[in-house]
Amino acid sequence: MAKIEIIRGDITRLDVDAIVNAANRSLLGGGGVDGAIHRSAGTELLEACELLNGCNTGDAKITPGFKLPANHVIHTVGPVWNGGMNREKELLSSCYRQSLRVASENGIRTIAFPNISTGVYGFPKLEAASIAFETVQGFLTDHPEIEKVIFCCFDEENFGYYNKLNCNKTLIKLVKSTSEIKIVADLASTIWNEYYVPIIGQEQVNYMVASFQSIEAIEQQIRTEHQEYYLIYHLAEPSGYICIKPAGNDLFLSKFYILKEKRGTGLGKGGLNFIISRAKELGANAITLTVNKNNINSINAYDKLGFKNTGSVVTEIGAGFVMDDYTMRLDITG
Ligand code: AR6
Repeated sequence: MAKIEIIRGDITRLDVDAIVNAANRSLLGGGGVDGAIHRSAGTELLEACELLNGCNTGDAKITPGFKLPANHVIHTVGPVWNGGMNREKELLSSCYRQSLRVASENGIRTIAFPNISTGVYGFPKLEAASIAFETVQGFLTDHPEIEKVIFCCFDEENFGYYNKLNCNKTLIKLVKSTSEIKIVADLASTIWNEYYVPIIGQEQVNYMVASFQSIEAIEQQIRTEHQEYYLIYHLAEPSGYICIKPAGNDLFLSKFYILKEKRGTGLGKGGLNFIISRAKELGANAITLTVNKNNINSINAYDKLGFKNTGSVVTEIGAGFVMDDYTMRLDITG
């Protein structure tokens, strides 16, 4: 299940742990989505809001949902658009972040957002959608406790923008914490089983996963061998990973995998563009990799991306297993 969903509809009808209200600083109701939420929740919501002492722009406060299907309402105050020079973008991003923080602190797992500030407050819709997406995706990578975020679009225009962004949105993030390493290890086990069992057999896959992609092995590769691991997120879901290490003038691409179910989403291309730009940043002239001689799909895919077959290499990987690979190289000096 995707962690982020985009739907067209009325937020007051959603049966989620919390819906977010695009309120004003008084928190005492208004028009737009605010008016709709107060009407559906009943007068008790206003009474609860009266106790909150208002709310600053960019901040968020929580109440029960009363008569709403949602258990809670998180009230946030978006910025009024004033040309963009009054920290509007920063404040809008803060609305999404603070709402998610409040959600997380209150044990909320499913949450729906309206398109904050894009009605009465006049924030340009495409830019607002992009900020909403980026902020929510960023937050979710560090907060697995939030299970689902719904962007509930009321108008056609916003719905169109969110869907457009959705297709293009990939997040590639450097792996640092142990919890991120665990995500890589879990992904590796799934992906290696998907791709390698038909090529090298279950026994060798088990051995390789345990030896090279356990949490401890990845931790050592990062901390003592200075390899860089990156998680590729799609719709805030871990969907693939990359591992690179400098090797002389080249950058060695030791791992680049996308979950089978995420093929065709453009993640492969996005991942490669990222690898090329990181390689250039590190001053490399080429990207090199090894690929199993029987892994015809990958050989063809790299060939299409411009990699040239440069020879063969046999590597002893332990326990009597060997890898019989081609080496491939992509020149990036041009
Ligand atoms: N469900 C989901 N989205 C809705 C709904 C609904 N039932 N109704 C409207 N929207 P706005 P703002 C969308 O004006 O720009 C209030 O008076 C709407 O299409 O509600 O943040 C407050 O009290 C738009 O895309 O909020 C403040 O004074 C989005 O909700 C002020 O408006 C936000 O539009 C806040 O202005």
